[in-house]
Amino acid sequence: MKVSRRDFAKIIGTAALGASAIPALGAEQAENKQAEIKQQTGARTFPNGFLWGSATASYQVEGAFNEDGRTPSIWDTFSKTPGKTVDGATGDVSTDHYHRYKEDVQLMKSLGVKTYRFSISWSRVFPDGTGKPNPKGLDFYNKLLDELLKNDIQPFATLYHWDLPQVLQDKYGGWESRETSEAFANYAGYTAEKLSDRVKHFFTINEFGAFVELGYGIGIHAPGIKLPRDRFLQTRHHAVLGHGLAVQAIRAKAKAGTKIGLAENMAICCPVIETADHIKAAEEATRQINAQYMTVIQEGKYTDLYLTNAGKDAPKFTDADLKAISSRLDFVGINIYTPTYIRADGSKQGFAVVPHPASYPHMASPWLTIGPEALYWGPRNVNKLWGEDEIYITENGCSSSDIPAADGIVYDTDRVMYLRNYLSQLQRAASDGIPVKGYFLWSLLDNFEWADGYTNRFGLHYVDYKTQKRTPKLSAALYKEIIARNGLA
Ligand code: PNW
Repeated sequence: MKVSRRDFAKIIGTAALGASAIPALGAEQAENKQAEIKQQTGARTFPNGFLWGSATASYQVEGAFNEDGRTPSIWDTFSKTPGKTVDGATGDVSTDHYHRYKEDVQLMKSLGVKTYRFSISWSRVFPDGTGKPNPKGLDFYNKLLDELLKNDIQPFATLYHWDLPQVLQDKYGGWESRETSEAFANYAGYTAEKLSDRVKHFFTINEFGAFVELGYGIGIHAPGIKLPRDRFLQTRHHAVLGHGLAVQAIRAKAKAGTKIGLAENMAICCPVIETADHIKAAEEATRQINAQYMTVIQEGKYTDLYLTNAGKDAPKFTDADLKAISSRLDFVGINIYTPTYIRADGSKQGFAVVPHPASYPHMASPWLTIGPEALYWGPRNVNKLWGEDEIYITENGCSSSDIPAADGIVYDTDRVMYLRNYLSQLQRAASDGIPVKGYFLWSLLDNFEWADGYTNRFGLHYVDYKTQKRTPKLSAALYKEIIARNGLA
């Protein structure tokens, strides 16, 4: 809320007195007065209509790996390869969301979320990757959508959350080839055409920065390969190309007014301390460190620094590729977990990354270093650099050891601490006028955490994998409260 300088003086003047200094008012009136002050300063609330949500992804929750015509994805193959996931975990059953989606929609309803971000399994819809669609595959999503809408929950659909049909990996080397980019656009256009009567927001791809780097660069995610550098940089290019071609295909096939975006885990460059020179350096670092994905999508070219560093391994591309890659987006989603600290320095590029010291705190997953201000600087820099005016935090959340207490409840005070701190920085962004429109907490429930299998839990609901029982954790109660207030306490 905008407050004039005079209002501000008045508010500050009153607030400085504190409740006890308003003796003329009864306790209840004093409380009301304070609530009014908070409302006026917008101190802890989010804009009206802020979209609170939660998120999941197909391979992580669905199970039903061989039902209704679904064929294997690269994650089925990878997880069934000995030694690739902790305890040999697979997504064959996972949380069995495919059969329990109605119950899961009720979990959302009870939280009070307004929206749900889920992903669609490509190999349910096109068992051969391309060619003939499988109507039974879409049926599941049709039923899920109807159930969500019946419960007043807006669906946000991701078209690719890492589960590439295995057949495309076998035929083309997956994202190493342009054929996969084209097949993706075809699947995206078809699916959007079928679902855009109910889905108003589509994400093309989730986290280039994870599936390309981890899957084709270091090989710890599916398809588990380590490409030589030139082929790896070409794979990055085919992934952003797939995104761009999909934007065009969705725009051509979906109902008018359908919004298209992406969900990227770009490096969130935060000024190491908030001084003008470090802030400026963090802006430039945002462009350079994210050059291979977000920057080329936003700016329609690879930065000079990226191409220079790539040298003879630089990707091969055409102007038409760049044009497709930078197709206009209606919104941008950012997955934010951790900060990358940046300082200004005297180098030619003007910035340096400040590595975390060994003592830097993290959540249960060692990579999940804590930096609440990432939820401020992430959307702030995306808006400042590229003028994006509809920004969603498409993932944020954390892992915790999550052991049920004697009463059966998980008192995940670490997750509560994490969310409270991160969300207060998101509130800071909103009250600075940065156009953040919604927030999707990762995740609705514990699920298959990729190579970590079931050992790392990210859910607001505890899942007992033996019985499939879901139990809200303490953090679910916190989130429910935040949603109900549209703000923090
Ligand atoms: C995201 N990192 O993955 C994914 O989109 C989710 O599917 C996943 O479950 C969630 O975050 C929690 O891990 C990431 O190493 C995986 O920085 C790894 C990293 C970041 C995000």
